[in-house]
Amino acid sequence: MEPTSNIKPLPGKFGIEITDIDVPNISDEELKHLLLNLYEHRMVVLKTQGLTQAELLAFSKRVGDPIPLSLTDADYPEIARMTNIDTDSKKEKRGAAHWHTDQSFKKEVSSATLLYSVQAPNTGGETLFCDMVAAYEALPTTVQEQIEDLIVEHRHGIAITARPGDHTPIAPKGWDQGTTVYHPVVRRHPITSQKTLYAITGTTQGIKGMKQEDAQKLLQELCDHAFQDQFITQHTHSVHDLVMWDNPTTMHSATPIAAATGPHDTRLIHRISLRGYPTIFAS
Ligand SMILES: O=C(O)CCC(=O)C(=O)O
Ligand SMILES: [Fe+2]
Repeated sequence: MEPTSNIKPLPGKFGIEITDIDVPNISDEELKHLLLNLYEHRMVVLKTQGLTQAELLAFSKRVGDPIPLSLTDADYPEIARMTNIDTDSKKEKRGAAHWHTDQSFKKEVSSATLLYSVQAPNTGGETLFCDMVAAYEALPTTVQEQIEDLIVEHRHGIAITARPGDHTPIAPKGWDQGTTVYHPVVRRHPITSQKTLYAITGTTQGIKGMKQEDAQKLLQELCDHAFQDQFITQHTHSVHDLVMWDNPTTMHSATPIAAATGPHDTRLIHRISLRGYPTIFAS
């Protein structure tokens, strides 16, 4: 990918930052460039001038199809409002503070997720990302061969690879917790064809044709390998940042944050998760 002057690597292990970008008026050409950078670098932070919910939604619809939420009474039912305003300690324990891949409990998985920071705390509230392509490539060849054709069973709920202290995933309203879907543990990215580990925890409940204890041991070993510092980066949200990540090739985890007491520790994020890819990539 050609570097341009408004793109620079983030200080962490991976991901890039893009400045001087007019998100609401981005051309098809610029969007394609941006998305190729997203698929190559897995995580992109756009330094925006501020985005209304309408602008965020319009932009996201050019990147994929927003996954509808159950909040049909809201003005923007595709936008989740994620915040620590008025949270109680019980709710706080049920967040996304565990390694996961968005929508891995569904057959049609998420392509990308976008978080737009409306209010950011002075400290805390970071999001952690793990580069699953780098983790895959660093596996010994024998392990790559061993896992090549394995199919993982995913169900919403606590994964067999959950770690002590992981927060319990929140089930979407009306979701049937008994539904099992199957995803290969090694996938190719739909656009770049790069091989990656996919959703090795979060919703993993077993491996097809494998004894439960063997499945748990193998997935656990993959987790211990992937969630090492060398593959992980941490993003600190700043107001007006739009963070986008590629779901097939990354996993992420929120960090727990206490209830807000004032502007200095308030976190408010507008979130849209997408499936599918824009037509600019149709061959
Ligand atoms: O709040 C965060 O840092 C990330 C939450 C999350 O997992 C998501 O938006 O998909
Ligand atoms: Fe998530």
